Amino acid sequence: MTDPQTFRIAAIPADGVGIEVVEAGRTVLDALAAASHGRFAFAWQEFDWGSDHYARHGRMMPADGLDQLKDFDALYFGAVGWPTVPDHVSLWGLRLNICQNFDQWANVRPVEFLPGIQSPLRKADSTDLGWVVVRENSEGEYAGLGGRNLGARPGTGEVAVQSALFTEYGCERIMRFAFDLARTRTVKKVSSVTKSNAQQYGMVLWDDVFTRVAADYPDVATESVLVDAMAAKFVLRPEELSVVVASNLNADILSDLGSALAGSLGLAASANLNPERRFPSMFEPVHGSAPDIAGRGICNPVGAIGSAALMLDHFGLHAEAAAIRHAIEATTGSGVRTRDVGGTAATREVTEAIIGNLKL
Ligand code: GGG
Repeated sequence: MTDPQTFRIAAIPADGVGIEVVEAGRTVLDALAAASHGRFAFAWQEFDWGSDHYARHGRMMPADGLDQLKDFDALYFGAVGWPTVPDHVSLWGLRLNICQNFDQWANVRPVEFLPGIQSPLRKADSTDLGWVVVRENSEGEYAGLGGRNLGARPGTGEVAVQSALFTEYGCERIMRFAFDLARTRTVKKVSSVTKSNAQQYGMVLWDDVFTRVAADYPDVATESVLVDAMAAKFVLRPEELSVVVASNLNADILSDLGSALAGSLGLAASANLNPERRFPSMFEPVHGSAPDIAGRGICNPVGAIGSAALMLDHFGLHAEAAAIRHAIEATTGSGVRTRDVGGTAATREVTEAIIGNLKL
């Protein structure tokens, strides 16, 4: 037998339910590796970074943290955010620090409607729904440009400037990514989202680049939709969606709406990709740390386990990724569900059912 192909993965559970769902995802991946008859293996290294680390060291991750991560094949992330640390400190100190410095510029967030999960959309009962939100993950409203000043000026209070950055380079690469993805789907369509009627500089540049890039993909249908109209479309005409490409903030909001429409934020998977593979990509559930239910063993592991499937796709293990997806569907379809989606099962029970449903 040849040596197994070993994927080195950095696990960063971070905060709250992130700890529980990363453990669940690791268990599923290890079960797959054990069943691979020595074809592949995962070598894990866990990093205890996050809000507890902040309490002990005054930072979310060590100063050389990126250096410690840079040679891994992938990063498997949980969730960031805890009441003891200001949200902007925890987010920029960990998740955004990694995404931006590893140029993980494409955040892929599929919206999947699973069997046995009730959607608040009546249409979901009779219509096949499913789309992918492609989030520009490196600039836009998350560019981190701006500042606060003039706090000492008498009478008027402080001022703050928060600038969004749109570059032709950044817009073009995420749009080409979205079009290439659309070409792999049954419905070849890209919907571009902006607020370019009100934001007449950056978002009009986005629109212009979209028109130019679209010309290179004549086989892919397009539409440009304002973000408010797209929010309504998610609810009223979701069957018209296939790939939705949007700026950092707009896509974050829309993908949360999409997950909620699919039944729960706990279901949604995501991949933060550096498509050039100069840096490791990072896979994480869309949901945050959920302090209200953290540590109780009741959170939904499906988003994290689905993110593990996206990681396997990234490694080229497509059959194994599909096996995880089918196992998730078999599990929700058979009624083994956590309470956020109307069930009574614990995190561990759902995880074990998914492992039991793996067919290789
Ligand atoms: N697993 C995703 C996560 O931890 N999200 C925390 C959060 O607050 N994210 C906001 C954002 O990245 O825009």
